[in-house]
Amino acid sequence: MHANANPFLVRLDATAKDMEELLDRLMGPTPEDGEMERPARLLGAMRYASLGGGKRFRPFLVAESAALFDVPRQQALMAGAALECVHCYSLVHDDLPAMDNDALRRGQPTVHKAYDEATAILVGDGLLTFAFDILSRPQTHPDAAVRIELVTALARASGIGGMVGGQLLDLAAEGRFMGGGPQQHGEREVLKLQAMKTGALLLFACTAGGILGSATPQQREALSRYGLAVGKAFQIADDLLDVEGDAALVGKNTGKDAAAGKATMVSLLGGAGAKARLRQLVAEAEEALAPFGSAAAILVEGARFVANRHA
Ligand code: GRG
Repeated sequence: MHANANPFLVRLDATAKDMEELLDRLMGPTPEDGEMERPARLLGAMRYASLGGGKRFRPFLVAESAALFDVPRQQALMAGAALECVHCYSLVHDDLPAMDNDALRRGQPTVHKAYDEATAILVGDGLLTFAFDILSRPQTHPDAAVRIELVTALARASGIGGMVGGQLLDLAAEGRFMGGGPQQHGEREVLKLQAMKTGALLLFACTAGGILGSATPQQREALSRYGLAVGKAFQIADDLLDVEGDAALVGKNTGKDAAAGKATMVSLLGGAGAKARLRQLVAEAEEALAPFGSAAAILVEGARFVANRHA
């Protein structure tokens, strides 16, 4: 990433560097209390899946939403690291032959290609479990009640009623479970599926700062509205990249939605319609943050970044 002089990119880059260092430290070879050993192959593959790539946009959202409440940065980074572990696990499992069957991720061979399928499944299991290990540590927050709130929120965003549920709905939409072709989804179904599959983790990223900072109900509501808009924008931008993106730049194969005959916001609204929706979502995100004034300017930039991203 070229941070150059753009203040938003400078901050995104700073979080990416901090995240790299923290994940590197957390995933060291020395077992923690209660662990017997960290097998080198598993640890190596978990590091391959989570270090040295990715925009780290979710940890950035955690760090910047937490900064609104003067939460110590190290606490926000711990919560961001937990979230990044869940995100990386989801990418590893999504790339498996039984799911999307992808050979390329972040411009590198996917984990099951670089290692093997069994290792890739265990990498996902290991990263998901590790996320909750990280959240449960006092370095994430000294108050156990806050840590439990984070654990509950991340579990719900990730699991049956969040990302995993959304992935199931996505596979069903492709017609995987009943033979025949793809389901003819309309906007309502596509929005729900995407809110679960992609939006839930981004929403968690935005609300985690409020949990860490013991925000008021109104402040939490504002962050949720922002997070919902960012989640929707992120997925529409992803769908646009699949249609218009350059695979080399995106770091993964493109054109897959159309090949699968899958309904997306781009297939439903058309390219121009999807771009108009993106502009509307950026305006919604900005409006949601109005109560925080100029302190939230970087998060407004974050919404613009999501809508305009090319990778
Ligand atoms: C396998 C349980 C399970 C879930 C998979 C997230 C997901 C659900 C699948 C990934 C498929 C996909 C491309 C979804 C679109 C949005 C998305 C998560 C894109 C990748 O996120 P970025 O752009 O990636 O933040 P980096 O590499 O920057 O971290």
